[in-house]
Amino acid sequence: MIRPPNRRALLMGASATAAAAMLGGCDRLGEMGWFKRTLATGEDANKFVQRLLLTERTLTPEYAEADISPFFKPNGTEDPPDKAYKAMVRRKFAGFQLEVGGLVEKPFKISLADLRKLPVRTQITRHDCVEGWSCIGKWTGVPLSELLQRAVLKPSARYVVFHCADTMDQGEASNIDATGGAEAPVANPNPNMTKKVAGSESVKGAGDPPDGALAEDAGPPEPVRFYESIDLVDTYHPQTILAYEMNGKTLPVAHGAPLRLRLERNLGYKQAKYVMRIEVVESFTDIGEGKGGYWEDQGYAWYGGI
Ligand SMILES: Nc1nc2c(c(=O)[nH]1)N[C@H]1C(S)=C(S)[C@@H](COP(=O)(O)O)O[C@H]1N2
Ligand SMILES: [Mo]
Repeated sequence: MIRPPNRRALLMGASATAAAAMLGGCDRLGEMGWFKRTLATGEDANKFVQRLLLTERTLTPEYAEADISPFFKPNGTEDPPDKAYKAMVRRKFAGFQLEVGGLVEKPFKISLADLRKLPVRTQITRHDCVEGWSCIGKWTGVPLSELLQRAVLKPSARYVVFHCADTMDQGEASNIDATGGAEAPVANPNPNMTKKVAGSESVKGAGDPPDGALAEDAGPPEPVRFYESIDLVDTYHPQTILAYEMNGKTLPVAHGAPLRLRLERNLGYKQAKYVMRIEVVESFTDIGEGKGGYWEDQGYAWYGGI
């Protein structure tokens, strides 16, 4: 476990040294032993950049056990209605695998048991929702940087997208597989939240579709699932973790089981729950409505920093 004071001292040391080097000009950076070692070992360039950018202000305050809120308000989806997710809950997430892919050299899937073998970070932080409430909770999980260092980013990587299991419609259980594949057409009770509206029946009735584009537009409605995206600075922030425990216990369904993002220094809506898949992208304009997240598509700011 990483103890915050030591971690902070380490990071402060690194950033102070880097800041001094920056003031003195870039060439002095090259003379420093740790800089050469970083290059020599081929350590992830993003981690190096993150160290240069780090100052005390960039770490969110961490609290004591005594500060933990006796009740942490669940918000947004508290019990995903999706059939595939419900099946996972029944099986206590046995067989669940997080997918890491997109613009990476080594895409992989990882089980919860294997995730727990990776480096662990625990932090007690305050969650602030735009609705005007805050709660303090203890989160334990794997730093996101650990996962992406294993996946190895391609040079074009700019954002990390979190695809979640929960459909954001007004409540009817969905037949759609949580990883995104449609099992069967499903009526969406809120057509405003679907990108494509039903049209398959009229197409069938009309014989051959005149062109491929129409056939594509006429597919079953796609459920709109929660998703979020963050940039690489936030991705490599030491307090950015994928949490599998809350307050010392397995993460409950209401708070995002089996995995939820903790993106400290950011508002509640960026803290994606029910994370099934992580996708590294160059741009998020082709995802959802193109604004970078479910709430962003409804008009919230993409940058939810506080
Ligand atoms: N998948 C998913 N993640 C989500 C939400 C959601 O509805 N679905 N709501 C967001 C909002 S607005 C907040 S405030 C927090 C609430 O987290 P909590 O339920 O642990 O309090 O989750 C965020 N992440
Ligand atoms: Mo929120």
